[in-house]
Amino acid sequence: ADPYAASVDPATQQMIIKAHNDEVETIFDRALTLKPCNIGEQGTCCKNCSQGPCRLPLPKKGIEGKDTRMGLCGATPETIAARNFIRMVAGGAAAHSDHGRGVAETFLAAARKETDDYTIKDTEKLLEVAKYCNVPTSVMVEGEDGQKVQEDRDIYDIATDVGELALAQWGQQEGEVVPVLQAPEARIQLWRDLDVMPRGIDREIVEIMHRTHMGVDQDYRNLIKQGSRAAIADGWGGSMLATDLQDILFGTPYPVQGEINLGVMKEDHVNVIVHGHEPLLSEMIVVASQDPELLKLAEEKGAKGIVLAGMCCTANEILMRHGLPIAGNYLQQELAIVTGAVDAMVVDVQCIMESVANVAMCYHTKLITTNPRAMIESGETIHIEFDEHSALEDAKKIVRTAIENFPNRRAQPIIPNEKEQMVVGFSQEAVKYHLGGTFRGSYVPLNDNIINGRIRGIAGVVGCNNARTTHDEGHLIVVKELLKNDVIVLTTGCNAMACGKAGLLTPEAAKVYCGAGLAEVCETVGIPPVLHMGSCVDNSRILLAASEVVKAGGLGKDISDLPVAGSAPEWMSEKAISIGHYFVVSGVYTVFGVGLPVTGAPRFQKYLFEELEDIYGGMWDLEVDPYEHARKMIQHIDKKRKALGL
Ligand code: BF8
Ligand code: SF4
Repeated sequence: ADPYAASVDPATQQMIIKAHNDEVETIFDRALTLKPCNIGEQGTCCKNCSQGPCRLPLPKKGIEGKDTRMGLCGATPETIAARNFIRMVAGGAAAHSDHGRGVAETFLAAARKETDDYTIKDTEKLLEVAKYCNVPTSVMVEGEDGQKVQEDRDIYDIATDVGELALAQWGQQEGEVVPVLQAPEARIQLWRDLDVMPRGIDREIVEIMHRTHMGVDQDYRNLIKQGSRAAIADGWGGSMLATDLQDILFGTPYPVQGEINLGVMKEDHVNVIVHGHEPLLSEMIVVASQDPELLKLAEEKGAKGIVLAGMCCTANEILMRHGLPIAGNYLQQELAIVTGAVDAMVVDVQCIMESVANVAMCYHTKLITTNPRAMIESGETIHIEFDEHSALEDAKKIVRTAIENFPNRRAQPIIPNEKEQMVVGFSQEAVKYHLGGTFRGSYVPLNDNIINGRIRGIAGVVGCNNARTTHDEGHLIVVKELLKNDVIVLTTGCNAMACGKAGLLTPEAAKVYCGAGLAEVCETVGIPPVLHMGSCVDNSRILLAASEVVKAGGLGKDISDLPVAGSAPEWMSEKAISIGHYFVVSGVYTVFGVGLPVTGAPRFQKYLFEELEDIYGGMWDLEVDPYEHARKMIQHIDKKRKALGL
C-alpha cells in the first residue's frame, strides 16, 4: 500500500513502511487487493433465507419506468435495504448495550459490596442518576423528640436501588426505558406520539431480528420505525447507562491533559496496550500497572518502567479519567505491534481486528483476550479471563505476562517520534462548568454566544476510521472546515483521536483554526475548539449536552430547533449506524462519509434523507467529499439559525 495515500498521519505512514520492510501484511495492503461487492455496498443483497442470496443491484443506466426488481419472495430493494439497515442498528445497539449491561452488573456487585475492586467513587453523579431513576436519596425518620426528620440514605443503599433499576432496563417488557426521560419534553412527546418510545433495551433489539426474518415486516417505513425504537434504546438507554454508571464507578471526567500517537510508547519500558472498549478491564489494568511488586519485576527484567497506553475507545475511557496516553485509533492497531515494542496487547470487545493475531506472531507481542464473548482463534492468542469478582488479580496476571515477555523482543523496536499533547475530558458537566462563565454551572453563556453569532452552531463529529478511505483525512478536513466557520465541535471515538493527533484538542488550536468569533470564545474561556467528550458510548453525553442547550433557553423547544449537525466522516462499524440513527431521530441532521448501503433502494434512501425530516426534524445524508460534507452541515446550521430568527 502507498503509505501516503493510506493515511495523513506521519506515524502511521512510517509504520506502514516498516510493515512492508518487515514483510508483514496489514489492512492497508488488503484494502488494495480485496474489493467490496458493489451490490452489498448498495444495500440490496438479501441473505435472510436460503433461497437467496438475492442480489438486486441498480441497473447501470438507472431505473427506467417502474422498478420491477424483487427477490425470490418478492422483497423489493426497499424492503431488503431497510432490513439490512436496521439489522446494523441491532448489531450496534447490542454492542453498546451489552457493554452497558456488563457495567450495570459490576455496578450492582460494587453497590452490594460483593467486590473490593470496585467502589462508588462519584457520589455526586450517583445522586444525579438516582434523581432520574426516581430512587429516593433520603428517608423520613423519627427524631429523638418524636418529630419526623429527613435523613440521607446510605450511599451504597442508593447505589443498590439504582443498580437494580438500571439492570432491569434491559429485560423490561412494558413501559418506557427510564433514562430516555431526560430528553427534552417536546422530544419525548413526539416519540410517544410516533409510538417509538423504547419499552426495554433487549426487547427492541430482538424485535428487529424478528421483523427482519424472512416474510415478516415488508414496509421500509415500518422497519425503520422499529430501528428508531432500538436506536433510542441505545443512545438514550444502554449507552447512556453505560456512561452514567461508569462515571459513578470511575469518576466523571473533567479536563485533564494527555498525549496521543504511537510515540507515547517507550523503547526501554514494558509497553502494554489495552485495546477495546470496556473500562471495567482497563481501569483495573491501570491499578495493576502501578503495583509496586510488578514494577519491581519489570525492573528485574531490565525495563525502566511500564507504559500503559490505550487503543480505540478503551483508550478514550482511561485518558478521560486518568490522563493515560493513547497509542492510536482503530487503523493503528496493527501498526502499534509493528513497532516491535508492544510486549502485550490486551483486548476485550469490539473493533479488534482478527489480523492483530497474525501481526503479533511476526513480532514478540503477546495478544491476550480477556472476555468470554470475544476469543480469537488465529495466531497464538492467549486467553486470560477477566472476572469482575477477581478483577485486580486477573489484571495483575495480565500485566505480569507483559513484563515477562519484555526480554523476548526480537529486534530493536522502531517507535515513531510523533506524539501530541491534548486537553480532554469534557463531560456535559464539565462543559457546563467551563462555558458557564460568571454563571458557573450553566449553559446560558453558550446559548448567548450562539445567539450573538460568535458561535455559529454546534457539530458532533464522531466515529471510526475506515480502510476504504484515507486514514484521518476526512475527520480532519471536516473538523477544520467547521472550526473555520465558527462551529464548535464535540467529538468522541476515533474522530477524537484523529483530532488529538493533529493538535486540535489544545486551547492553542483556537487561534490557528477557528473563525474570529469561535476563537474569541475559546480564548476567553481557555478551552480547545474541539471538545473531547469520550468514547462511543459517551455519544450519550452529546445528547445530554444538546438537551441542556434546549433547557437553557432561547434556542427553541427541541433538539431539532437547534443549529446543530452530526457527522461520521470515516464510519465503518454497525455501532456507527445505531449512533447515526439515534442522532437523526433525536432531531439532528447527520451526514456520513465513505458510503451508506442505501443507494440501491432509491425510495428508501429518499425516506431516510428527506422524508424523516418531516417526522423527526432530523435526517440522514451521505457525502463522500469532506469539504462538501462540512458545507452541508453548515448549511443546515444556517437553516436552523434562520428559523430561530438569528
Ligand atoms: O466504539 S469509533 S472504530 S473504536 S466503533 Fe471502533 Fe469506530 Fe473507533 Fe470506539 Ni466507536
Ligand atoms: Fe431472497 Fe426473500 Fe430469501 Fe431475501 S428473504 S434471500 S429476498 S427469498
